[in-house]
Formats: sequence, structure tokens, C-alpha cells
Amino acid sequence: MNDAKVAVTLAALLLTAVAGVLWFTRPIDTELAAATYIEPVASTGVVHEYRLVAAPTTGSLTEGTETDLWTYNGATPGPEIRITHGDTVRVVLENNLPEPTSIHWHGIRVPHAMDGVPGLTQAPVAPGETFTYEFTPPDAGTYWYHSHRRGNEQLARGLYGALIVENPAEPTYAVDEVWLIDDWRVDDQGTLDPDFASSADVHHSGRWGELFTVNGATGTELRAAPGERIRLRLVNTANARILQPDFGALDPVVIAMDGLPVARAFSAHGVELAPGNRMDIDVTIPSDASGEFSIGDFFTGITPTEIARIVVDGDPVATPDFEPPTEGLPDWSLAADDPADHTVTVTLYSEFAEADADEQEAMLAGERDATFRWELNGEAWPAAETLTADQGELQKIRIINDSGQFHPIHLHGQFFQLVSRNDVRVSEGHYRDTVLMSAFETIEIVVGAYDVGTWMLHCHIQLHAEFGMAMLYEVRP
Ligand SMILES: [Cu+2]
Repeated sequence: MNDAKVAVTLAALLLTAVAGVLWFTRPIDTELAAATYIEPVASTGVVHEYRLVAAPTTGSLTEGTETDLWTYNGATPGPEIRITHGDTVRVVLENNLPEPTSIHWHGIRVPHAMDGVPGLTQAPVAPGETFTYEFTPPDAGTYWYHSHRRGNEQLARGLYGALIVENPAEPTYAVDEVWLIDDWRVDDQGTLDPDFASSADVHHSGRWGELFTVNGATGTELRAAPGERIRLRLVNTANARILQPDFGALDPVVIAMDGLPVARAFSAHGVELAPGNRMDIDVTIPSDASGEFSIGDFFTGITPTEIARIVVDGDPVATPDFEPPTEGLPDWSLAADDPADHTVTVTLYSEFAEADADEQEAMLAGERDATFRWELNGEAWPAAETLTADQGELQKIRIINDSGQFHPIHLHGQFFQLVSRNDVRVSEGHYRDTVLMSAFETIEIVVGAYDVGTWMLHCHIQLHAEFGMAMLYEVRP
């Protein structure tokens, strides 16, 4: 073999080795992902304009009561924004609140400047000021919008609404409704508890309420005929409460999670819906059904608490026969066995717990304050470290919950796939933007880092986020 041939053979071996390494790691996945997932949506040229006025409002959550709410355009939830995929949304936010605010478009891959995080993507919108949001949602599905400043009070007082992006390629359901599910902490008179940051709530699972509403009211009823096939878009808009919807005798299947279609429809029974999560269900009313179906929540108990009803009414209709709209998205779990690119550990720092007996006594006697905060890798927002990715990378992030509380982890700007819980592989077949971690649980997610910008990664329990549980995820071009 002459020198030239040796060189060529060595180069070929080297190339094979490199190709082999690449084959088993990310570029293959990235190409797969890029091929379908980031395909830009063609603009329809249609622009939907809204003016959302955030202001204090006296309103009623349940019959015969009144309380002080903060709303968009005088009601909670704010107006439902429903558009066709490819349409543009232009929203002028006018702030008539006594404090600054902003709007975040939860789950939508908006341009960075439109993400609504005050101090990061825009200046807070001061009282009396306006800010214009404009974007063309790249992905069809069920999304929602909400205040992203002092969410522990602004969200808890009612500043949220639905944003639905319809996909014309999907079958049309005769009944297609959104249920924004919330819980409110009220007294006997239906008045909101004005303590939006009790230290017990911060330390524990956030502010949970006892009054359930759907679309801002109790006693919600959806009327449907026997045989009717319904698309119901469920959104957990609560500050902190985790839901596990109960459908009684009905047998719905999940067709979309956190906006995007699932790869294959699966039973909706037992699915957890953490704050921020959405799930679209496809449910057929049996053709011989009559009366009421109670839809409840059984996350905290065996007996479901009713949150709404489906009332079967009228003459039977023929059940439309089509496959549930599902879609095979690129399987990012191909990166599940790679080493983690980032590890994030969640802890609660409590000065009280760290103090000696004398100091604790002083704190208990109220002679001195004890600070506490939720930390990510030992630092609270805004001091927490920034995780970085290059655009197009599939990254695995390992998140260790070293605390006794639940945390719904929400990432702005990108979707991710859950790939393990407590080091056991999970095959969900869909993407998410929010995932619930149980106490002392470790999860791994694979993020498709496609949208350039510095995005928030935070707990969606509003009081946990407000008390530090947030960091940045930077996707570099
Ligand atoms: Cu949390």
C-alpha cells in the first residue's frame, strides 16, 4: 500500500468513526426534528386585533357573591382569542391596574420580544401605559395567555384567557369548547382571600382554593345531544392546584397535550393536569345516553369534586366517524440515553431551618424575620445560572427535586419531551411545555432548542416562582 492509499484509508476510517459517533448522537435527531417540526407556517395574511384592558373589576365567581378581581376587558377569563393557523394576532395591552403588568403567551413559540417577561423580553408595562404584542403562532393548538408579573396575585385575581389556533387540516367537531379550570381561595361570602403570599403557601404547595370555576363561573354546563362527538380543550389556569380530571361514565381520549397533537390518542382517565398544562380530549356521548355527566377532579381524593357537567339533551345525532387528529412528531427521546447536558436541582432554602435554637426562638417570637426562597442549583432568581444551548441541538436536562413539594416545570420558547422519571424511561409520544415533578422525584426532559433567545425555565406554582424558582435557558444562534 502506498502512502497515498494509507492516507485515504485512514481518512476513510476516521470518517466512518466520526459518522458512527454522529449516527448515535444528536445530528440525526436534529435533522429529523428540523424536517417536520420547524417548518414555518404560511401566513394567511389575516390579522386579528384585540385591545385587552387590564383593570380592577368587581365581579362574581359564584351566584349571589361579589369580589375584587383583576380582569382583561371586565371579565375573567378575558376574551377567547380563536384564530386559524397562519393568522396573526395583534394585541394592545392597556394597563389600568395599580401596578405594572405584562402578558405571556403560554406555550406559543413567539419571537423573543413578544414573550411577555418583564425585565427580560420587555419593560414592565406601567399603569396608564400600553404595549403591543404581535405574532403568528407557528403551531396550531390550545394555548392560553396570562399575566407574567406577580402571578401569585395577578393570575390569582383573574388575569388570563384562552388562545386557540385551529388547524384547518384537522376534522371539525360540531362542539369545540375550551374549559379554563381554576380554583379560588374565598371566604363564605365568596370574597377572595387578600393574602396572596402567605409564608405557609410559599413553603408548601402554593395557594390552593376551594371554589372551582370553569371559564370564571361555577355550575358550568355543556349541552350535547346523544351521539355527539365533542372536542373539549381543558386548561389548568390555577395558581398551584394540580388537577386529575374524572369523566365518570364517559370515555374520552387525549388528542393533544400542551397544544400539540399526540402521536397516538390515549385514554384521558387519570391524566394529571398541572398548572399551565392543557389537554384536548375527544369524547363521544353514547347514543343511548340521557341526563347529566359530572366532570370532576380526583387529584386530592377518591371521590371526585365536581367542576362542571355535560348535560345530554335533544334528539340523537349520528356520530361523526373520523380518526382522532394525531400526528407523528419526531421522537426526541432518541437523545434519552445521552449524558445530561444540564442538571438542575430544586431546593428550598430556609433561614429558619439553618438557624440555631436561640435564633429560631427569636424568629418564632417574631423578633426577627426568617428569609426563605426556592432555589435552582443553589441560587434564586435572578441570581440563578443560565443554561445554554446552540440552536438545533437536542439537549437533555436532568431535574432533581430535592424538596417535598410538587413543581410543575415550565419552559418558555421551546417544547420538550419527558424521557424519564426516577431513571425509568418514559415513552409519552408527545411534547410538553410543562411537566409535573412529584416530591423528591428526578425527571429528564429532552429539549428541541430551535427558537433563539433567552427563555425562562420556572416553576408554574406562582408563589414558588415569585420566591425564586426560575432560571434562564439561552438558545444561541
Ligand atoms: Cu414549585
